[in-house]
This record gives sequence, structure tokens and C-alpha cells, in this order.
Amino acid sequence: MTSEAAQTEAETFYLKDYTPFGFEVDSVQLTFRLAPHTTRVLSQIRFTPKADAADPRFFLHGEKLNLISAKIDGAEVSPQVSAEGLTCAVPAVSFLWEAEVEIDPAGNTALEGLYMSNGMYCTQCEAEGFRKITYYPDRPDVMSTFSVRIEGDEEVLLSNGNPVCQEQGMAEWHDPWPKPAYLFALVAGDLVNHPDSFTTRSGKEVELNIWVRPGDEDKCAFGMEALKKSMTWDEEAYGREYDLDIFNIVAVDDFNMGAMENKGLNIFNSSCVLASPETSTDANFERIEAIIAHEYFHNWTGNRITCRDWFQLCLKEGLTVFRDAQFTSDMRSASVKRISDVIDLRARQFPEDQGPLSHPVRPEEFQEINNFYTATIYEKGAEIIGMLKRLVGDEAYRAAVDLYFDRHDGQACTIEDWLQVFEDSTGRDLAQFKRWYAQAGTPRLQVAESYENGTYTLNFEQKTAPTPGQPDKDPRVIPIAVGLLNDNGDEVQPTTVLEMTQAKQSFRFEGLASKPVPSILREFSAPVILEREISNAERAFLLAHDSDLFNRWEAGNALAREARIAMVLEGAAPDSAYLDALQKLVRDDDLDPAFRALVLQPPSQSDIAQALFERGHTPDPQKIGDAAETFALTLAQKLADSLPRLYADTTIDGGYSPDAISAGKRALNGRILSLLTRLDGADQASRQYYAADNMTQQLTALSCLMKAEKGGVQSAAFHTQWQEDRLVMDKWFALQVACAPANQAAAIASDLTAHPLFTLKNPNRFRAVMGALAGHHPGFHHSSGAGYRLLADNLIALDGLNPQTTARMCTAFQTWKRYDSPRQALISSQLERIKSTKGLSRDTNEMVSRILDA
Ligand code: B3K
Ligand code: ZN
Repeated sequence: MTSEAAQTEAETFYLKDYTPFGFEVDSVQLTFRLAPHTTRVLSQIRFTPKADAADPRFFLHGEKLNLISAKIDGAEVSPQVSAEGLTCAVPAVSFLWEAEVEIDPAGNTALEGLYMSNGMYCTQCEAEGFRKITYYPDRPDVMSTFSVRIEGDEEVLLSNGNPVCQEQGMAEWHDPWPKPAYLFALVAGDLVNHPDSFTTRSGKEVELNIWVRPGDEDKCAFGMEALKKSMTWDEEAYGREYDLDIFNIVAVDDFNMGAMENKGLNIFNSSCVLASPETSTDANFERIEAIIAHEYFHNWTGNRITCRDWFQLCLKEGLTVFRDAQFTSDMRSASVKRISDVIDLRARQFPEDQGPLSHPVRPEEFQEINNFYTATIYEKGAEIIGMLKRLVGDEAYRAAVDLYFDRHDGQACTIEDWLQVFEDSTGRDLAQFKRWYAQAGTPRLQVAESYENGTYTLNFEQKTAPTPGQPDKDPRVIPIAVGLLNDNGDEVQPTTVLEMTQAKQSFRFEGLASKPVPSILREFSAPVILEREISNAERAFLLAHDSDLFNRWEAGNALAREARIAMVLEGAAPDSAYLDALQKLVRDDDLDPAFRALVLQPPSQSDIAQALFERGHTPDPQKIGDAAETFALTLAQKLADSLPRLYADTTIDGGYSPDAISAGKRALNGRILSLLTRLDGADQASRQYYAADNMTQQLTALSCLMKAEKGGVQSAAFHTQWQEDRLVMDKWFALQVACAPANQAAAIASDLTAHPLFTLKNPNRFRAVMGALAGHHPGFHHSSGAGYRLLADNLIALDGLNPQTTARMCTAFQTWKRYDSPRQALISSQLERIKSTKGLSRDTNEMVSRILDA
């Protein structure tokens, strides 16, 4: 035992131990007397003991609270207080609990509970932050109505629900919808609003506001439009209306994640709501639209129906991610959204699912729940909903979800409740399908084919490797969308969904005149790894002809991957057939520019490393990086004649609009510029930089210049132009690292941590620098170990201030077993160093221990 943290074993919580709270919470009345270091919180809570309580103990969670007084039915009591909460002898009948506590919002750097950001008060209670505000049964299955009184000098005092009264120095709010404490929110600050309104389909008028710091008012219009579109979409697609008189969104600069769906008072990381053409990229606009939708959709999937316990987190997150993806597909291009989501799934969820942090979509144990807001819970959780919908069909899906809302409104539910509505409304047995929630790991789906006398057979076999704590895996239900093409590229079998349920299973197609070319796993119908012996010629054929745009892209992606692997392993030249195919595709004006931009997007270097690792090779990050450069240069030379023309054709004349078509055109234009920059001495990038009237083009040009090591002047100019804008400066910080040569990435990141505008206290800034370092594959994995060391230094420095953001960033090390033994030794020594830090948080300790246990 080397450290204090290691000496105190952290408690593990288990799904199997679920026991309901022994008391009903009939009502909650809170009064806040705000003061930066000495806020007083008075709670008046009516509890009624449950007659049949399995656990009759009265335990209220509470952490870092200074208890001033406690009363039961008006009489002072002396509870037993520990670091986790308090217990107290209580009456056997309904009673009023009153407590007064003092807390220190200005000293709260963990950004959980009530804290201060730029002089404003705000809260973050999910998952277990409410216990840092007052003593309470802080668990999602305890739901109650809340009335809140806020006393403070700030101009704007907000909480959940509807406003009751507003006077100088005071405001009262009442939320009529019973909710768990994690959805509580309070904001107080000198804010200004961007107001609007919405009339629901049943005629209810809703006041809408986006609250921001003075000066940011002109960055709210896009978010407001996204909110109104989301409200309309949820009425049309799911029949869900908004249920309060007011919906408030507040932008906060210091925030651990993207946003939070507190009832009627969503709190957003300012990077996920503030938008203007001059300061936000197309990607920012799209993300803002999606996150506003996501948080709004939680009003039904999360708030009206919540989770029984945190093991059920995917119940609200997987479903809400699925809903926001449907929304984006409807607002933009469905195939472009699907391709982007799969790129993201493979970049974040697949490595998690195949490494030491692998866990089921519904985990069965955790130490720190904040460590389980993962790509598995969110994105794989959403994939499961997509599979379910594909298996039962669109109409049956809608009927089942309607039943879910009817049956469970106002309840705290489980995955069993969710699957039951599908079983009841479709008559299907979902027992086997449920394995998707229980079994961790990404299934590998091997496929072989045969053709004889007009009959074409696909033989599938599914296998899932062992994951931590789960050595054996059972076969899952896998919906495999398949289409068949003939030699001319015509479809001879339109998309059909094969339902695989066995470990090995064959499917036959009769009456085919010749052996077809299969298009398997169309639209990426299941989150699996498809393994098939397939020639590059067949891939090129699918890239040219498949009617399923996802699989067209997939074929191109596989060609790109194989070309890189051959370059890395054999020193081969970039595959010329692939270069020919790309050349044809990029000039095909019938194809959506956004799609062409995705086809031109190289596979990530981390993906190549993973593919090499899976084939039994040890990936060399430097070689992978060099291959990427060589490939890009060769492609640029191949397209040399057409690049200026393509650049001109994809340049938009006239003002900036963030719509999907324009954004797609700019994405393609950016890809062309990055190729052109390799040939023209960065002239065009320099011209674009100075001519740009929007952030997308300015940043693309700057990135091209910096990658060519010709951006010194423009980078300095960018810094001067934007130094007052925190969100734009995050982009500048990230770009300095992302564009650095591999052997300088760590040194540049290190210098940036000494920049006057760097601060550990702002998660966005920390992520800009350290996230960019972790994402710089050859830089982070440079053989010197400087990248590993720098990240570890900064994680250790941040942990005492902000455990959540520290623990999240530890995932940079999760793929360490892919690399050679010197690198593994370097990484494990950094992980050990973090683990032995005195007073290490439970969050970081759990992450580092799990990664080390690989
Ligand atoms: N529910 C929040 C995430 C809370 C994270 C707590 N560590 C945002 C979202 O998923 O919508
Ligand atoms: Zn969510």
C-alpha cells in the first residue's frame, strides 16, 4: 500500500442490492440565502414512513455540508452525522424534517452541487450533486414536488418549474411535477435573456428564454430556433408536449459536460448553446442543435419517466440519444448523420468496449457513478434502441413507446419496464435481446458466402471476446440488414433484415441468376465488427454502386484502412485503385458534398492502430502518422489538376448560413483546401484565412496553414483577434497542439499550460489542451513518453480541484495494451504515479485502477 487513497477501499454499489427508500417524500420546500462562501440552505421536507418498508432506516445523503440545525416537527434533534450523510430517530407517522446547512459555492471547484462560475451561482446535481446542497435521500427513485425560495442580490433568480413571485432580492418557484433531486437546479446572476415563446399543439403558451452573460445576447438566436424545432418535432414524432409555463436555458462557462436537463431549467456549457457565424464552426452549430434537442427530449425520457437507480442510466440516456439522432436525421441528412455517428461510435465506444473499461450498457456495479456516463451507456445504449426499432418495425416501435409513456408517466423505471412495453405491445419475447444490456463487449460477426444453382447463402458466426468480469458470452439477437447487387451494380435483393439469434446461422436467397455482390450490415444495423474476406475490387465496386449510402462510405473506409495498413506493414505505395475511386467520387456532383467530404475524411490513426493490433501487429504511431501524410500527399498529387476547380466549385458565394447543405459544401471545400495546401505552398489557405467572414473557414484555413508549418503569423493574429472570447480561444489552444509535429506536441502542450489564459479551473480549457494532446496519436504516443508524463502531471494537478473531469480524461490511457512494451511500461508507470497520489479522488482512483487491471 503506497497511498492513503489505496488504503481506504472505496465502496462498491451493486444493482442486485436495490432496496426502495423507506419513506415517501410528500413535499420539499427549500430556501436559499445566497452568499459566495456562506450560503445558507433551509430545507423543510415532509416524510411519511412506508408501511411495508424493506429498509426502514432514515438515512439522508449529505456531503461537505455544515449542519447548523435540524428539527423534527419543530423540535431540535441531534442526528448522527458522517462524511456521507446523517441518520436520526424519527416518528412512525408523517413528520416535518427541517434542516439548515451552510455551504461554500465560491470554494466549490468540483463544479458539482451549488457552485459559482464567473460570478454567477449555478448547480449541477446529476448524478449525486444534490447531497452537496442539503441533506436528502439523493436517489432517483425518490420523487417529490419542489418549492424554492431564493434570496440574493442578483438580478435573475431561477429555479425549476413555474415562477410564483419575483421581487427585488427574492424569487419563488414551484415545480408541480414530482422529480428526483438530480433534476433540481438553481441559477442566480446578473444575466440577460433572449426571449421567445412557443404554442404547444394543444394551445398552451410557453415562455422561452436563453439566459446569458451581458455581451452574449447576439449568440442565442440559433439555439432558440433549435429549441422550437425540438418542441415541434417531439410533438410530431412522439406525441410529447411540453408541460410547464416556462422553459429556461442558461449558459455557463465552467461546466463538466455538455448540458443538463434539469426540469424547466436546462443548464448548458456555453460552448453547447452560444453560436454566431463569426465565432462558431459548422460542427459547433450542428452540435448545439443536437444538444438542445437532447436536453429538451429528456423532459419526457428522463424527467417525466426517470430511472429507478443509476444502473438504469441507459434507460434515459440511450433512448434520448436515439431520439436526438432521429431529430438530426430529420433536420439534416439521415445518411450523413448515420455515417458520422458510426465514426464516433468506433472512435469512442469500440475502444472502450474492447479494453479494460468495458462494461455492460446496464452495469451491475460501480464505485463512482460519474465514471459511467460513457459512450457505452449513451451511444451503445442508443444503438440498442435502433436495433429494437428495426426488429419490430416503425409502427410497432411507436406503439410500444406510447405504451411506455402511458404506463410509466411519473415513475422511476428499469430496463425491464422498457422491454416489457415492447413485449406487451408486440407479443415478442425479448429475453435474448436483453443480453445487449447485460453483456459487455463488441460482437464480431464473421461471414462467409456460397453460391450454387441460383441459391446464394450467407453463413454468419458471432463471437464476443471476454470482458472484465464476463469470461463467457451467449449469442445475441443481431439484426443484419442485407441487400444484394448484380454485376452491373443493380439491386437484385432490396434491403431485408436477417434476424440472427444463434452462434452460427445461415440465410439463403433463392432464384438468383448469378452470384451476387452482398451489401451487409446496411445502415450499420447492429453495433458489431463485421469480418469478411473481401477483395479491394469488390470494395471499390460497392463504393461505386451500393444504393445504401452508409455501406458505400463503409466500402471506401475499408479501402482507406487497407491502404494504410499495407503502407505501414509493407512500405507499400498508396493503393492506386483506391486513389482512382476517390478521384471519381470527389468529382461526382450528383453526390451530396457532405457525403463526399466524409469519404475523403481519412480513417483516424487510432482506428488504424486498433486494426493493426487486432491482426496481431504492434502499432507504431510514428509509422501510422507518416503513412497518413504520404497518403494525403499522393492523393493531392493525383487530384492536382482538379483541385483548384473543385475548390472554386465548392466555395459558397454570399453570406454564411449554418444549414446542412451549406455546411456540407464547406466541409468538402475544407477537405479540398487541405489537399491543395500540400501543393501550393499554402497560398490558398492564406488567402482564405484573410478573406474568411466565418469561423468555419477561418479555422479551417488556420489549421491548414499550421499543419504546413506556415501559420505562425496567422496564429498570432487569431490570438490577438479573439483573446477576449473564451470559446474561440479554446479552439486556438486545441489547434496549437493538434497541428504540432509529433515530437513537439507534448512540449507545446506543456508551454500552453503556462499561457496566461490557461486555467485548470475551466474544464473547456483543460480539455482543449489535454484532449488535443490525447487525440494527437503520434504526439501523445511519442516514444519519449513526454505526452504520457505531461497528461499525468496535469491529471494529478486537476484531481484535487475537479475529480469528474480528471477521471474522464484518464480514458486517454485505456488503449495502452495495444502498444509496444516500452510504451506500456511508460504508461503504466504514469498510471501508478497517479494512483499513488495522496488523497486521490474516488473518481480517478476507480478509473486508473480499472485501466491498470487490463
Ligand atoms: N444527464 C446529463 C449528464 C450528467 C452527467 C453527470 N456526470 C446530460 C445529458 O446526458 O443530457
Ligand atoms: Zn442525456
